[in-house]
Amino acid sequence: MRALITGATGQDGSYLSELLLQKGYEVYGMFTQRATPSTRNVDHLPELKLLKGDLTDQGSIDAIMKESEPDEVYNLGAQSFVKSSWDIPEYTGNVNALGTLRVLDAIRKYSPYARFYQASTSEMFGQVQEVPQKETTMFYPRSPYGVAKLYAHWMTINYRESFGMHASCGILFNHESPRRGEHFVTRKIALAAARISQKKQHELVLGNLDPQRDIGHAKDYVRAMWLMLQQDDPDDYVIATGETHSIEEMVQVCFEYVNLDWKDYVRQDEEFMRPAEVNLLVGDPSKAKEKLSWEPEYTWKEILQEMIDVEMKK
Ligand code: NAP
Ligand code: G4F
Repeated sequence: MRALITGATGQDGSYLSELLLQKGYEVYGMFTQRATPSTRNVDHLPELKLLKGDLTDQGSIDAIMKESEPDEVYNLGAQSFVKSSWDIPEYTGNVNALGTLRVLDAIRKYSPYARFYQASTSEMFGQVQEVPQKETTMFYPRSPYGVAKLYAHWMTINYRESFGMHASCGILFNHESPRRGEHFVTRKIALAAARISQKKQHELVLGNLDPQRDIGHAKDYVRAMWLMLQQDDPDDYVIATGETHSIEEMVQVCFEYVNLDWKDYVRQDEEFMRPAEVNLLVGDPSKAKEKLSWEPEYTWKEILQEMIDVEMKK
C-alpha cells in the first residue's frame, strides 16, 4: 500500500507517518521546503519519502500525486494556528480551503480510486449549538480558520457525493503531544512549567483562561484517521474524548506537576486574546467508538505530564 500525506512534517503528519510505516506502507509526504528547514518531527524516519510541494500550488500537487500513485491520501497540511488566521485570512483560506479542493481535484484526475482523509476540526462547531458536539451538530465557525475548514469539509462531502470518491472527514477535537507547535496553549504551558521550575524563565503570559477544550493525544487520533480509510464506506466521524477542561485547569495541573503554584507565575495579556473566542468544546465520540472500534488510550493529565517530562529532559 502507498500513502500520501500532506503536512507530513507537522505533529499529526509525523505520528501518522510512523504508524503507516510500521504497517508496511510506502509513505510519501508533501513538505514545503522553506529557507529554514521544518523537518525535525520526521528526521528520525529515513524511510519517509519527502516530496516538495505546496497546497497553494496546483502544479506541485499534481506532480506529487502522479509520482506517488497513492492508495490513500491524508490531507493534513494547513495553516493550523487559529489566532494567526485573523492576521492572514486570505492565505488561510487559500491553504486550508482551496488547498483541499486542489488535492481533491488532483485525486480525481490522477488517482481516482485513492481513498481520501480530510482533517476537519471541532473549530467548525465554534459557538456551539449543542453540548456535546456530534456529527449532526450544526456548525458555527468563529474564525477565518474555522470558516476555511468548513469549506474544505463540505467540498470533501461534495466530491464524495458527486464523484463517488471514498472521501471521509475526521472532525477532530484538540489533540496534543510533545510535537505540538510551541504557540499552541498546551505546549506553551508545558514548556513554561518546565523552564520556570529550572529557573530558565520567570513568568508565563497567556490570554483567556476560561475556554474549555476536549484534549486527546495525537497518537490516538492518527489511529482514528487510518481506521476511517479502512472502512468499506466513507463517512464523517467526531474524534474526541468526551471530557473537557478549562485552560486554567490545564495550567494548574502542569504547575502542580513541577511543584509550583501557578498563581505566582501566570499573567494574562491582551496580546494572546482573540477577536472571537470558542468557549466550550466537548465531543461525543460514540459513532467512532461503535463503527471504528476506536478508543483513546491517553488521559488529559497523562498527555500534559508527558509533554512536561519531554521538556524537562531537553
Ligand atoms: P501542524 O503541526 O501545524 O502541521 C501542519 C502541517 O501543514 C505542517 O507540516 C506544515 O508544513 C504544513 N503546511 C502548512 N502550510 C502548508 C502549505 N501551504 N502547503 C503544504 N503544507 C503546508 O498541525 P497538526 O496539529 O499536525 O494538524 C494536522 C491537521 O489537522 C491540520 O490540517 C489541522 O488544521 C488539523 N486539525 C488539528 C487539530 C489539533 O488539535 N492538532 C485538531 C483538528 C484538526 P510547514 O511547517 O513546512 O509549513
Ligand atoms: O492551543 P490553541 O491555540 O488551540 P485552538 O485554538 O483550540 O486550535 C487548535 O485546535 C483546533 C481543534 O479544535 C484545531 F483545529 C486547530 O488547528 C488547533 O490545533 O488555543 C486553545 C485555547 C483558545 O481558547 C485560546 O484562546 O487556549 C486559549 N489560550 C489562552 N491563552 C491561548 C493562550 N492559546 C494560545 N495559543 N496561546 C495563549 O497564550
